Amino acid sequence: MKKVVLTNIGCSSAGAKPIATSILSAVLKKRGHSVSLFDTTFMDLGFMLDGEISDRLKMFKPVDWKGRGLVRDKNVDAKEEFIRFLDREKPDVIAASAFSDMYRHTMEFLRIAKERYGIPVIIGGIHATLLPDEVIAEDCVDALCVGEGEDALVEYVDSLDGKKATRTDIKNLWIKRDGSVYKNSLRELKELDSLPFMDYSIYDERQFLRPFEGRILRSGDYQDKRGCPRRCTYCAYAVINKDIYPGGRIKFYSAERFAEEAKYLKQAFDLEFFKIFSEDIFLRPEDDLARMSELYSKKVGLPFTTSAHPLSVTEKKAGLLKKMNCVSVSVALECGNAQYRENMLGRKYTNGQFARSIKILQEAGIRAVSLNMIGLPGETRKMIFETIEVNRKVKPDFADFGCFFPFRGTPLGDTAVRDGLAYPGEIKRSRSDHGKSILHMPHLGAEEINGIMKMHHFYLRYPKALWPFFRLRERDNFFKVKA
Ligand code: B12
Ligand code: SF4
Repeated sequence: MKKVVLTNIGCSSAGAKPIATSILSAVLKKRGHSVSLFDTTFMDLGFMLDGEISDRLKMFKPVDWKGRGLVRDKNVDAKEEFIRFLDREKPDVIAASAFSDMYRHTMEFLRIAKERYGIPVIIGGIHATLLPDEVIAEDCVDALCVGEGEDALVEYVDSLDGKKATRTDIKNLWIKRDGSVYKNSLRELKELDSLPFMDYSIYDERQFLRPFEGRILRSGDYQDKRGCPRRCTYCAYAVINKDIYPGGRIKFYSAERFAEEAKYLKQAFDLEFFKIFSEDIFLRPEDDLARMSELYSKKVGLPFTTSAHPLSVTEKKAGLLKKMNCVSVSVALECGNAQYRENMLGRKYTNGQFARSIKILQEAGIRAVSLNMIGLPGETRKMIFETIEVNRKVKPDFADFGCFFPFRGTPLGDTAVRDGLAYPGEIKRSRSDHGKSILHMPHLGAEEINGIMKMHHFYLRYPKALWPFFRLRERDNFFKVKA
């Protein structure tokens, strides 16, 4: 038995139990290893939590974050806490998981672990998958995972002998030994039904609390499948489906398994809500969705939110989702200019098709949310207002707006850098933030994008006669978004 420390360092989402971490914990425990989690979500790493940003932008109904402890504790020194944690846990290995936003913070902690204790460090997640050359070059990293990690991590942990891995041939891993890096090939995609149920027992109680429509609910983070067949240029799947899993990374949980695990999680963790992180819940064929709907409504029945692609929404499928007690579906418009959307974002559908998807959901009695990005590379002020215009016309129940962030390794992120609109050093230092653009576009400055972002609710809701007044307010600081 080895002692494994998993990490969730630098995450800005309170009330979120990362799915990868929950699954990796379960597979390690099934193999007989012991697991604990170091999570900085409620410590202060110098950036705002998503809830703080959305409150400042007045995006959602206000919730009592503070009353439920869902705030950063400024009295805790995160690094000292980490050292105390390692002294207490004495792990054999640290297995870190990071999105790009979390990566810089995660590295600061991993360096401490390596320098002070010489603990073996393995890292996985989307950043290591997209930029492995950069990650493996870090002195504190002994191994990294490209793509799926369940079997690879178990084999790595099994192979540890003291502070060294005895194997260099583990599929999906890049492993450093004596100055060389062993870059192993990928294994087949995992059959998801073969995985153990997710392990939520490693999380702080606060990670169960998620806001929805002004209430805070005890919520589970769940999935119906893994992957997406599309390749939108700003998304990790543009790379995953081309360079990493060229056949496309997509696997479904069976309807039976989906309902069984949800039932278990509901009972074991006393849940009252699920957030189903599905890239597109309607990718499942209709007869299979019907089976999933029937089993979930019988065995689980908890309300949930999820997402869908505009082209997948049909009356029949929306009806099946409603039967399951789905309360909200997010559908991405992203940009109201259809030509830009197709040519630059790789998303081909008309504004009419988007409108239809929202209408179908609303007619099925499901809250429909539209997702939008502004400040896209080459986008003009006029185009941003096309996005606002489409939302005004289509009238989703809520329009979620955020500033585009140029993630390195994605086609659109790399285009922004190539065209001189984003600086690599600045991207590395920054975090994606709904309210702040980091692009440097000569025709549309970040200040102007941030100003529109600040006022977008007013543009969405109020008569156009008031727009000149809103434009003046774009520039003042009456609720300025601070770093
Ligand atoms: C769920 C999800 C979230 C959830 C996560 C919480 C939760 N409860 O799970 C929430 C809502 C919090 C979230 C937030 C954000 N997300 Co998000 N999210 C996702 C999504 C849809 C699924 C991730 C997931 O769970 N996948 C399933 C798991 C099982 O797969 P996995 O994470 O890849 O993990 C596997 C391997 O990577 C590996 N692995 C992972 N960790 C480790 C560790 C070790 C040691 C090993 C060996 C292996 C390993 O093994 C795992 C199992 O096979 C992805 C899409 C995607 N492509 O993954 C986007 C995605 C990760 N998110 C993205 C973004 C941009 C964000 C936000 C920045 C959005 C925003 N602007 O607010 C925030 C960032 C929050 C933060 N970290 O501070 C981007 C990240 C891009 C990047 N380069 O980082 C993605 C890739 C989508 C995209 N547009 O491209 N997100
Ligand atoms: S549909 Fe969503 S998950 Fe799929 S490639 Fe596009 S942005 Fe990524």
